[in-house]
Amino acid sequence: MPFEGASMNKHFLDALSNENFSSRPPVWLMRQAGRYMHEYQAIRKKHTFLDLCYNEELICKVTKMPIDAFGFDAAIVFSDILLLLEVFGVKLSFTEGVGPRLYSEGILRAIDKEQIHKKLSPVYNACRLLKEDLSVPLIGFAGAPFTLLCYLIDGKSSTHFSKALTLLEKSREEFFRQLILVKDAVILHIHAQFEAGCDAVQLFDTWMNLLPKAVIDEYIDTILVDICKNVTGPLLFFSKSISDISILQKIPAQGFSLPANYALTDARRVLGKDVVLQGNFAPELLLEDSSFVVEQVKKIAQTMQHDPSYIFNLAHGILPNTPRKNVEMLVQTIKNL
Ligand code: 1CP
Repeated sequence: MPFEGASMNKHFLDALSNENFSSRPPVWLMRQAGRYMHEYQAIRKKHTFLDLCYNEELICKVTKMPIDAFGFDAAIVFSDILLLLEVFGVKLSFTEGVGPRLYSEGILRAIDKEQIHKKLSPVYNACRLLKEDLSVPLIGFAGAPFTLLCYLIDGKSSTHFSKALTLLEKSREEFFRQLILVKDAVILHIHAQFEAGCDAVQLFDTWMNLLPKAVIDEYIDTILVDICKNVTGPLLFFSKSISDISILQKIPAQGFSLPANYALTDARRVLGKDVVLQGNFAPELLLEDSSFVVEQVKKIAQTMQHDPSYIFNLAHGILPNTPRKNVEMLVQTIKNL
């Protein structure tokens, strides 16, 4: 049994079960292990990003880096949402300054548990190893089907994913056929991470907001609700931008990681006291002076301070040029509340 004898930091788990009655929220940051850390840069000089993602020892090392350096209250397994697409036979590459490129041949076919484990066992093995020596909870993650399909069809990063949306225009049936295949794989991937010991899983639907209004209800009902109902542990849902908070009311996740355009206090009022809320400090603010950062962190944290189900986080991933000092100050400010 992990953590025997060692004291386990339970802040994050307490907030997940609506029971954080301490003076401060738990804190972790999206992309907390990444290019803003010199330790990470040093490892990336020797290994490609994908080499890191398929090497269980390196996954463990990188996942632990920000915990050791800053004292976050939760770790997130080092991986990427796009890895799962390789199980479908997609060839994935990442190039410095270019981002991901995906090459797929043929039509998308159903995949099974065995195929997922064969490809992604380094991720699951790393989760098991991490659970043996982390003193904070471990978060797993997956991309949501729409966001994954955007990258799969367009083949690269974009802000509009026109090819994916053109497929939807041409054939709603084919679009949903593909979404369902990806959804089944996402559920298997989430199961495997809970089985490997993850305490929670975050579902990243970064681009959900690009879906036309006429499609969003069907997407939520047939895809997101099915994922939420089929997972065996706490699920936190993230999207980069949400135009209408009532959309979130239709998703039965345990919690929501909110973007910067929505006030946490308003979200609490609309979504009720039982959901976990996470967010929503704009990562751009971490590029400013440390004293300004401290002031802004306090502002958000204090409005949610006595909320037992609130987790401090960013509105989206930390930027690579973020000064390390500001991350230290952010964590210390929260811990001193
Ligand atoms: O070293 C490098 O050059 C790699 C940079 C990097 C990192 C550190 C990428 C490439 N992915 C990651 C890790 C990653 N990605 C994590 C690790 C855990 C953590 O510390 O948080 C997570 C959770 C992700 C999730 C992810 N990857 C998302 C969803 C969240 C979001 O940012 O909106 C998406 C869309 C991706 C795709 C991806 N991975 C990497 C790039 C450059 C991209 C494309 C991003 C884009 O299209 O804008």
